[in-house]
Order: sequence, then C-alpha cells, then structure tokens
Amino acid sequence: MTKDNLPPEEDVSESDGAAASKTYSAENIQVLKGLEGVRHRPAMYIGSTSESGLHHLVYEIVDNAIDEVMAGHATRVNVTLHTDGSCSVEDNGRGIPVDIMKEEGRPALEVILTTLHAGGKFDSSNYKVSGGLHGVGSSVVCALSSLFTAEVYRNGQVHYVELERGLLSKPMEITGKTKKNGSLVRFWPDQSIFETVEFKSTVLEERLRELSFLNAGTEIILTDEDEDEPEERVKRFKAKGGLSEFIKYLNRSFTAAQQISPVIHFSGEIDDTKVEIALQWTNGFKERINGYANNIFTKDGGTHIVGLKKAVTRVISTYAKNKDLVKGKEQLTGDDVREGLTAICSVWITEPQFEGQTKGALGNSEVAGQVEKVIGEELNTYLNENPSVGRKIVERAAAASRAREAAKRARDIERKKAGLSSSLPGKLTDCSDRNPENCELFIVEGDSAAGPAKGARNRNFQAILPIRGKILNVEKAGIHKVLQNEEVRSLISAIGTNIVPNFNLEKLRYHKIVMLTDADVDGAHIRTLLMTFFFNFMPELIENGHLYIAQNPLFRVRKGKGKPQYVFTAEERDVLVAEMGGNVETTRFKGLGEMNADELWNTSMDPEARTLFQVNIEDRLHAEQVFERLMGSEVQPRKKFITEYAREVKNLDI
Ligand code: 0R9
Repeated sequence: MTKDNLPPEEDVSESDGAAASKTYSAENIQVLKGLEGVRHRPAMYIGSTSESGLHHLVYEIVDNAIDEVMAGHATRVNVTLHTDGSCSVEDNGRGIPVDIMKEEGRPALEVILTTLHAGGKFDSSNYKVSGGLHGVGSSVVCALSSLFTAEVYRNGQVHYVELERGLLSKPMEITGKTKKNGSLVRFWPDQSIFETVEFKSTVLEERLRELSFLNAGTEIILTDEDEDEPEERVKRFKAKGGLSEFIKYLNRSFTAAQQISPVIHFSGEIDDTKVEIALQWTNGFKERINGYANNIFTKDGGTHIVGLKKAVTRVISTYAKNKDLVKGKEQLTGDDVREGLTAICSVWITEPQFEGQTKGALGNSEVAGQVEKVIGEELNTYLNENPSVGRKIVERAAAASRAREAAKRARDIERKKAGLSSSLPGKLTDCSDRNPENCELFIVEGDSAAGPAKGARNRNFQAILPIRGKILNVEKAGIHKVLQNEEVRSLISAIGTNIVPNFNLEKLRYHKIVMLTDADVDGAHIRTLLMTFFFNFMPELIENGHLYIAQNPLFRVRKGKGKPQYVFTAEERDVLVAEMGGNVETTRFKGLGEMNADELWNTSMDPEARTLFQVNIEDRLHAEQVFERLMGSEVQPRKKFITEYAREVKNLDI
C-alpha cells in the first residue's frame, strides 16, 4: 500500500510525531487495512449508518464498561451527550491496561483502540458476544469517529491518547496524577460516514434502562447537556432487583388487582450457562416473552425461549393436575397457561450463536434443555411453597381454556351460518359505488345520528351504519359473546372481512372506516370500545391504515345572521366569541342528532372540509397494555386513556 491509494482523510504521513513515523510499518499497514474495511463497509460492523448505527457506537463502548462492572471491578457507568455533538462514556473500573505489550512494543491501550477484534484476544470475560454486530470493540468506534479520545486513570496517573478516524494522532502520554481509577472515552462520530450524527438521549435511554435491568445493581447515569429541563437532563438507572424490576416496569400499567401473581424470579447455572428468569401473570390477554443472550435482545426468540415455554406449560399443567385444580376433561394448553404471562429470560453463554436472517434468534441447542431444567425445578418449588399463587395461575389458565373452547364453538357456528359477510345488515345504508377503494363507511351512534348522516352523505361513496348504544365491551366479554352481539355482527357483515383468524383484507368493502361519534365523553367511550373491537378482531384493518376517526364540532358560533362557524373545544369557542365581539350566538351540540344535514356534511363528512384522524398504532405492545388496562372496570384510567389516545393518532387530511 502506498500513500497514494489511501483515502485522503486517512493519510497521516505528513503529520509529525510517532504516529507518522509508524505509518508504513508492517504493523500499521495491518491496522490500516482492518480499519479501512470498517470505514468502507461500516454497516458490516454496526448494522447501518443511520440513526440506529450511530447509537450502536455508544452501546459498544457502554458494553465494555458494563463488562468491567460485571467482573466486579466497577459500579458505575456515566454516559454523557455533550453540546459539541460528542458522546463520552466513563466507568470507575480498573482502567484499560496501559502497560507496554511485549509483542507490539506499545501500550495495551493503543493496541486495543487500533486493532480490529483486539477484544477477542484480550477479553477477560467468559461470555463472548461474537457473531452479529455485537462486541466489535472500541477500535470500530475509533475508526468511525473523526476524533476519539481516551483517558485512563490507573496506577495514580492519568494516561491520555487521541485518534482521528482510527489512526493514532496523539500516542499515549501521561498528563497528570490522579487518585481515582477508571476509563473515560469520548468520541465525535464521523460526519462523512453517518447519515446523522445527532445522538438522541431518548433512544439511548431505552437501551441503558434495559441494561440496568439485565445487570442488577449497575448504576448507569445518562446526562444530556443539551437538555434544559433539570429533570430530563440527568437520568439514573439502577435496578437492584434486576429482572424483577424489569417485569414490574413492563407491567407498570396493570393495577395490583390486575396482577394475577407477584413477580416470580429465579436463576441457576448449568455447565457454563447462567440462566435468569422473571415471570408474572396479569389479567391481560397477550403473552409477552422476551429473551436475551449475553445482554443482547433476541427479537426472534430461539432455544432459550423454547425451553422457557416448554417448562412453564409443563410445570403449570402438571401442578394443576396434581392438585386437582382442573375439572374432568379440562386440558390446559400452552396458550392457556401463557395467556397474560410477561416473562424475561436472560442467559449467559460462553459461545452464543445467533441465527436467522437478521441473527435475531439464539441458536445454541443445549440452552433449551438448560433453561427448561432451571425453570422446571425452581417454578415447581415456588408453586409448592406458594399454593395460593399456584391456584390463581391455574384458575386464570382454566378461564383462558374455557374462553378458547367457547370461541372455537362460536367460530364453528359462524362458519356453518354460510358466511357472515355475504348478507348485509338491515340497518346499513350502503353507497352505490362498488369499488371499495372509493368507499367510506361511517359508523354513527344510534338512529338519531343516522338520520342527519344519511341526509348529509354523498350516496355515491359514503355508507352509514348506526350502532345502537354502547357496543359490547369485547375485552371483557370473550369471543363467543361478542359474536352473539347484534351490533358487532352487523359491523362485521358491513365491513365484509370477517374477523381473526378468518380475517380477509381482500374482502374489505370500504377503504375508509370512519368512526363518527359525538364530541362528548360518551362518544369517546364508544369510540374506545370500537377501537378495542378493531384492535382485537381486525388488527390488520388498523395496520393497513383503514380506520379513521372523524372530528365533529362541539359548538356552532354565529354573529347575527352571518355565516356560522364551527369549533371543537370550549377554548376555541371562547377565543372565537372574543374575536367576534357582541351579538354572538353559540350553540353546543349535544350530539350529531342535533346537527342538520348541511352542517354535518360541511364539518365532518365533506372530504374537502373535514378533519379525519388515521388510527395508526405504532407501538402495538404499548397499545395492547393501554387497551387491557382501559377495558378493566376502573373508570379513571379509562378517562386518562381517552386523552392519551389522541396522541396516538396521526393527523391525516385536514
Ligand atoms: C469507558 C468504557 N470503558 C471501557 O472501554 C473499558 C474497558 C476496560 C477494560 C478493563 C477495565 N476497564 C475497562 N473499561 C480491564 C482491565 C483489566 C483486565 N481486563 C479488563 C486489568 O486491569 O487487568 N478492558 C477491556 C479490554 C481490556 N481491558 C483489555 F484487556 F483488552 F485490555
């Protein structure tokens, strides 16, 4: 390699000092080759050069600091986002070794920062993170930073080193004395590599919180110097209880009454594999089981999750049988036992293998049996020592089993009834256009609203379906009851798609399903019930952007015989009245039924004038929690939801 074929920013031959004189040594050519690879194909090392890749840099350095905590030599990790766009990570461990390495003739610190995969060679940790994008080491962060500095506090001295784009620009020197021990790394991501170099504390926060749960007792402090709000500026994560606290955090929206069991937490070690598990049952309907291997989230599960599911199913159903808690032929399936279960399984393995397209699943086959064994023994002991908890878990699973059976029966009946979707409900006022892409279905509250809506609509493409009273609370009722409900049946027939598991989007009769309810709390409640129905039984409708909320006005404001204006809140009304001055008449609509057809068309139905919100649930997990919580019996959180929920819909066409 000659000077000429190096990328310009990596040409350090003109600079002074040791780095320059070493540029052409065999050793440094090796370094350059390695780091050039990183700069040419950064995505191979950090996944991407987008925001996610940028934050990956921080995680790489934080992982090193956490290794030192887990080795028992550090207690704290500080992550700081500086106003100059750099990020620093500091730990209070032993300090990265600085002594001269015999083979290389250079301080270990320099070798670690300039050698690709040096980590593997030096790594004192038994639990590697090879494979995938993890554990690529500090040298990768160095290579992708326009400037990288490291300060090591060790042996009473401060050692300082500086690198630019992976190349040493200031060899290690002693810059002062110190009483403390630790390492401080600061880096400025290279603008020529990343699409964005703006770190976001909200993004980092998620991962740092997760790391604090996964590594019990580790204190992680995140400071965002750009943040003016004192409470937002510094965030401290520390979880003495580890995974127990993780489960509590995930289940934080469930009230005490909605928690079926306490958090059950245990760990074990088989061969060289460490297994830690925490579980809790709630009255929610979903199972949420997350796995980690060596601190890495396994989004596609893998062998540890297989072991967990098998063990939980076996232990609970055997316990139920042995204690005579299930009647006659009642059989608890895995789905019954795991309904409402939130679980985290974190394993530590010497040589983890990540599999699948995106390397998101743990592949080590031996781990399934190891996890199964730990849970098998520990959960069984727990249940025998806590029989009241055991009974509640079994009762919950038995209820799930009965609901599943009833749902199956109901579905069979529905199928026999020769297609729910073929016969349209009598109360539907359909439109004439037969192309679903053009068509809109307005769901309105009862016959009083249906009248004006029918008068207002454009009959070519707008259909009206009145729903009487409050439709059934489907979250509470269970599918068999839901399908017996007249209102729900006409809703399903009108939409045409049937429901899960027989949902068929191709049969959708209207591409816009619009909930047009009154602008009061009752209206919001009905909308919430409808949303719950769609979320549970037609989730694809939401995922494909077919569900909308129409905003209809609460007040009419008119000066004398002038043109009326419509507003949506009391605040807006007050502002308008103040602007208009005297002789202003305001009317509050008690419901859509009080509006005349013209008003309804002009404010809520005319595509040119109306405001529609597209229901767009981005975080399904979060939304599920909210729904489950709200569909419980407590009124207060439901009211809170109605306001919060507004934030989860995206303004579409105004
Ligand atoms: C600010 C982020 N922290 C680090 O990157 C960091 C790495 C590191 C470390 C050791 C201690 N603290 C650290 N912080 C360390 C020290 C010793 C042995 N193993 C690890 C020791 O004093 O004997 N190291 C991580 C890798 C290495 N050190 C090395 F061994 F490769 F040098």
